[in-house]
Amino acid sequence: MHSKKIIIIFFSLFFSTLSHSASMNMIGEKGDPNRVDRVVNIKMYDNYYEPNVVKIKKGETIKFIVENLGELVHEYNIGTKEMHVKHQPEMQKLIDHEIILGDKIDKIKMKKMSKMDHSLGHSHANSVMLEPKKTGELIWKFTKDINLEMACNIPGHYETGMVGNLITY
Ligand SMILES: [Cu+2]
Repeated sequence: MHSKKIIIIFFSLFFSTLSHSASMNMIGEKGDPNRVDRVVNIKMYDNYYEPNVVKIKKGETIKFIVENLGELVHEYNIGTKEMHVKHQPEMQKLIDHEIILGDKIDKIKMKKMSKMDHSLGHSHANSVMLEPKKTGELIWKFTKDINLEMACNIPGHYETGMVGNLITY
């Protein structure tokens, strides 16, 4: 059957991309605040983004002003689908250690515990995590023509629709 072949191709592609370590320069780089080409406003709700599609020209530096209008903690994270999949266990750890508590981020605990486990510090140039009613920003330079995703990797959020597309052309 034809479909069986397609499934095998799909899985081999899936695992070959997973095996490559998702390096940051694959998705671009941290943007220079003095060289912003455009500002894009993103609103976060429970559990979706508005807008959830942004078209970006290759080479553009975008300043995302991200506002959390939901009632839960959310993140705005730029990456490939594979990077988001890898990031999800890290977010689960923040829940397990009660650093993310529904609508709060325990920043004191986060700082303390990140000394023992670096990943608990959640400091990533490609992500901003916000409590409700907070606004943050993320400046990113899109150097590759690659389709990326904006996603929230707090357990359950991605699966229920907190994902959008960043189309670089
Ligand atoms: Cu979220």
